[in-house]
Amino acid sequence: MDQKIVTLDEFILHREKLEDATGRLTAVLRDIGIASKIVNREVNKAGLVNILGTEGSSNSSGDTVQKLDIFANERMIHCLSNSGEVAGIVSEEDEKIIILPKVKSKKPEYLVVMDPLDGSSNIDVNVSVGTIFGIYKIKSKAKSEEITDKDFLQKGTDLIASGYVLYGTSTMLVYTTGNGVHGFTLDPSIGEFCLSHPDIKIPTSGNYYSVNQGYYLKFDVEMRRYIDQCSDLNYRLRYIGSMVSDVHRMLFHGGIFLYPNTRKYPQGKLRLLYECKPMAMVVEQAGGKAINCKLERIMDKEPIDIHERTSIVIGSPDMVEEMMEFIKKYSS
Ligand code: P6P
Repeated sequence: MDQKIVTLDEFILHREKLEDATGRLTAVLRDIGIASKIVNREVNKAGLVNILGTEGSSNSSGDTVQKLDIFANERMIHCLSNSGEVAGIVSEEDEKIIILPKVKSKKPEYLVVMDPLDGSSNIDVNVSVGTIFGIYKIKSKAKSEEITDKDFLQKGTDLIASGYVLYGTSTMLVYTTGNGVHGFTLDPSIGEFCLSHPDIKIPTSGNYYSVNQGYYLKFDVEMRRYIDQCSDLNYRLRYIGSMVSDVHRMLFHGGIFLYPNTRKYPQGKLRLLYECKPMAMVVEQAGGKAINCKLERIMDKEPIDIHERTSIVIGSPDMVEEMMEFIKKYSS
């Protein structure tokens, strides 16, 4: 007999009752689920319609903007405007914060940070990409005051929820509200995300490491020594240029993902607010660890600006702790 199908909506509503939630966060999570299904539809047929290729500009990260980046960004913003619960958004695709139009009789409580299409350079070569999102509450503000950048500069420990969508061999939405990590797989036959991986726990160790080996000579000595050890131990190098995909693999097979600082990116390349902190919340909730190369916990960091970059070492706890020992031992 078919196992009972639990859809994302049913699961969120059930958890809302358990957590005595108001239903307002539920509306935001459901809107993210809807946007993800729309993005998934376009990602899956990107080769058939004129949505491949570059749009000709570059985003706040300096990355060349792909047409699907713009599409995903617009869909996420549009869907997040529906509930009236979200006051504003920070997106990798927009230099400035996006203030959403007020919905009658609603007083928005939430802020969303997102990378609408992470790893978009993979699109044209049919390799997996993802969406990363994090949800904050607006801290005390007068009703009339409009939100500003400062409202987004919160620690990872202030995140109410975070997660990602992976557009891969199947499309999965993985999220946490601070009570464990749960994975949902999109069933195209019914157009619903269905619970497929409840209460995900990352293996304490693994034999995969994920780093752009091409920058090896530009890493600090402690990183090179650790990478050498991974190679000596015959660990398997997996790196596909999409943080969502590389981190998702670690949640199930264990491992470590490193994007250290380099000469080109002395602070690190990845974005603290809308890439690293949401992913760190998911990995920590699954039992993993996430630090920067100064040994600071990513979740404790309060950004100084909305597009701040950071180095990151994230993954199985035993492997991150070993990396910390290398940093202490070899870092100048
Ligand atoms: P590099 C994608 O652009 C991204 O932000 C992450 O998803 C990915 O892990 C990283 O950058 C890839 O960067 O410099 O190795 O191409």
